[in-house]
Amino acid sequence: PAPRTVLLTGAAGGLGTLMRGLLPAYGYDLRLFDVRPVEGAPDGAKVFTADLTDRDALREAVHGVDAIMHLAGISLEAPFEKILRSNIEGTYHLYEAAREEDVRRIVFASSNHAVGFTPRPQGTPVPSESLIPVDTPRRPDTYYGLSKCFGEDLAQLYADLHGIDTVSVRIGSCFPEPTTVRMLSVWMSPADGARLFHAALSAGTTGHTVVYGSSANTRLWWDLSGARALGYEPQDDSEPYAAALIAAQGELDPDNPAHANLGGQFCTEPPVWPY
Ligand code: NAI
Ligand code: 15L
Repeated sequence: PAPRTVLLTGAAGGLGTLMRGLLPAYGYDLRLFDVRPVEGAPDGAKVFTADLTDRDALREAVHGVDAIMHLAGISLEAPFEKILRSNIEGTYHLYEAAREEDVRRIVFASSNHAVGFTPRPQGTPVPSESLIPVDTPRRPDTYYGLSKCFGEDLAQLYADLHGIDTVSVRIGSCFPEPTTVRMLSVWMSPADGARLFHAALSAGTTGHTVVYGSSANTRLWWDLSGARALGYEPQDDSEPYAAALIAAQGELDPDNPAHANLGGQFCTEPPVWPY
């Protein structure tokens, strides 16, 4: 049976805000956790305003939940010390709280930037045999991407040692609409995001499973079969946005290093976390 009570970390962020709007329709009762206040939380929602390094707050938030969706963390490149604290130490504290409170399912928001230096496959559409598999070698493009590699390995350790199941979703770009030509390949519509997170929360025993997270885009770069094996059936495709984006920005340029790899501009001038 699908878990009912789910702790959503990073609930004040962009993806957290989209998911707290969409996931209750799947029957989840969400608890919300973020270091920033969660604007517009429904009346009566359990909201925890605390840092991921505050173990007491985490334990209280995690106590009694069926599963955790772990979105909190720095979501772009930042100085190593900040990444270390929020993404590396913070994710460790979350897993320790889950172990202490016996929570058996975590969905971890990993990122395409864990494999960002992987050359993007060629072709429109990319032939299925050239889609990037989940077991492609890690090639982080930033300290941020490196922290997602750490999170995936931490999840593997807690699966092997403590029997906690994690689905690590290497999310592409989950925003209301694709806004760049690269996003035509990596976009995950918010509705498909909710479908995939629901599948990841409710699938049978997963151990630690890594999947890519995107819609069924015509210009897809990676293999979605792992996500589909969890029960995910994407309904969206970025293609209706393609003509306007390509007219405005041009096709991806093979001579532009910011277009050469999965991680896009993170591989050249990574966008820096603003806070
Ligand atoms: P965001 O930056 O809008 O939200 C992240 C939230 O985490 C913020 O509300 C922030 O206050 C909170 N946070 C950061 N450090 C914290 C700490 N130490 N303790 C407690 N809360 C903390 O990012 P977004 O776009 O919502 O992404 C959510 C997650 O999904 C992130 O882990 C990000 O790396 C991952 N992701 C998102 C993608 C996307 O397309 N939106 C793509 C790939 C991964
Ligand atoms: C990410 O990992 C970021 O959190 C998100 O803001 C986007 O930049 C996304 O990747 C992307 O690759 O487009």
